[in-house]
Amino acid sequence: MKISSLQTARYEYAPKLPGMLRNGIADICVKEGADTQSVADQEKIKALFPNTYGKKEITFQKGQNTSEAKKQVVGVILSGGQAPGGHNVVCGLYDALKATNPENELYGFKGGPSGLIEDDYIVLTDDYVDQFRNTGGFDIIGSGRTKLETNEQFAIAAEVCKKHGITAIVIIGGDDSNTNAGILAEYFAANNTGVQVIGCPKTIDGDLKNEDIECSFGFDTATKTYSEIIGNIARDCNSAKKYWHFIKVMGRSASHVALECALETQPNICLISEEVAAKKMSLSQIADYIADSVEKRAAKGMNFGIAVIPEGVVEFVPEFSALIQEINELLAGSKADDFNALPTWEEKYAFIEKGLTKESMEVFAILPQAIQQQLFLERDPHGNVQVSLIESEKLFSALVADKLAARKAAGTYKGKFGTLHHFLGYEGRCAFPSNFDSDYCYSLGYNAFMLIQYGYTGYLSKISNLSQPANEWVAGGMPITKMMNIERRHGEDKPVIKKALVELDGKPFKYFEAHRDEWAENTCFVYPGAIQYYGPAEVCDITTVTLALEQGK
Ligand code: FBP
Repeated sequence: MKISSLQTARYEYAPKLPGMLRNGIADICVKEGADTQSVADQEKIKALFPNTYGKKEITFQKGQNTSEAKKQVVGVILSGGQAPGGHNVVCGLYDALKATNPENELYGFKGGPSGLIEDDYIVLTDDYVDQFRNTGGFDIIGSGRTKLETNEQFAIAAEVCKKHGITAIVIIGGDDSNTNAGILAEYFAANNTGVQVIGCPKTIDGDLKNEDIECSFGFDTATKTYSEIIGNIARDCNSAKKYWHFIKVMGRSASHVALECALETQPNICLISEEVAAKKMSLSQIADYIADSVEKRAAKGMNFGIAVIPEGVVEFVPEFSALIQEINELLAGSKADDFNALPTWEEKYAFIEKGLTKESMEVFAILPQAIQQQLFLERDPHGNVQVSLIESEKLFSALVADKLAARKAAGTYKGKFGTLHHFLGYEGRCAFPSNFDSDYCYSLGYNAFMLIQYGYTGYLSKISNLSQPANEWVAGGMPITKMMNIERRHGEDKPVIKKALVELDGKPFKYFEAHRDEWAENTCFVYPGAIQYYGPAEVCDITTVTLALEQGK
């Protein structure tokens, strides 16, 4: 018996391309725009990228295809964390490449950038690619976090490309991976390898965004998946009326994911890390802010609620990051062994008390013991505290419980505070891409091949006008150097694509700010439900609220 499922049905979905790419390969031509310059530090970036700096912005349009007819052998790499739609970038690239010339070949380098260095690849075929169309995940070729950044690696990459006759590499990744794509393009151009490099903007975090990239792919599906779950929890919460749910959502340092989920579900509380940093909020102030909502709702008989916590928030609390730095120092080198040798937590606590400044010890002392211990258990390979592993949803609920106990003792709070905790991250990274991400990603891949075909290198595949129907999307390319500035990284000045944090004067945050007081006190939950793949466009093709607000919709 053949089992039908969404999985098999999705193989048949035909992603929508921008109108200008719909006419068939023979009918796509290039329109060159103005020369570009980097967003900042122009002279420095120009000096670092003499071969790829200052190139023109381009768009595609309907017209006679004038690109050179030559056999293309393209390599594709998926870099970093999974994001829904990655498979469709590969499929779009594959389809455009084969439609241009059936002799063209697509090499998928396996396991991320290391696949290129280790010459570990698979040559993609129709049968193979068809199993991955419109599905989530990166398992088509795998992904990895190796960074391609040294000249030694670039030289090996050039050798691998030469060996297979590779004419272009497409790197699908976040800000770091696309920065490195730009550097690799420059290296290949400077060394006359003839290999082009094109980047594609990926990350669920939504922090690869600027005046040229309206959003990174995966953000739409991941936030819709988390919002569905948050909405479902909110409905349970509003039915049972007995728990406060503390829900941490992924997104690394930026709070775009948390903010979008808040805009979609209207929880009682959503912390925004960028605001915490701007206001220099302490843990105690954040706990009071949440406790105020709990108390006001309790006064109305509502001993339940939803609090959304962005993954990176604790890093933005000045006193907490100072504490982390001191702990890193305290355990540097062999001191970690001395600490680990202490048999009891009491002895360890005394060691900590002796080593921390008074200010940091005050912060440490108010943390729940489980979090205190986590700070000393979870270390990265350099011995540093792994801030992303701290269970901040539990941290904040414990701090709020302390505040409420004090308020109860003072007679101002008379409610009940039962808590449950959730962490939403991996649930959304490999979800079936929404129609938006299916279409956007397929277009990014298809467009990447057109950039290759027209001989561009050091460009990012750019699809814009995304809040409009796909037919009105604009396809083109932007030099990666245009997005770069110089930042201090590991003690050195480096050219990088700037990471986009939530802008506190941006429309999404302003909308949230205007409504959050009401959401904090009343029950205004919205239940977005599951992503819809089939049906009317008004439920199947909706963009994120963030994108709609940013584009004035
Ligand atoms: P990218 O920046 O590589 O797209 O990764 C996004 C992300 O999902 C973050 O939100 C999260 O902090 C991180 O990856 C988790 O990484 P890992 O997959 O290594 O656990």
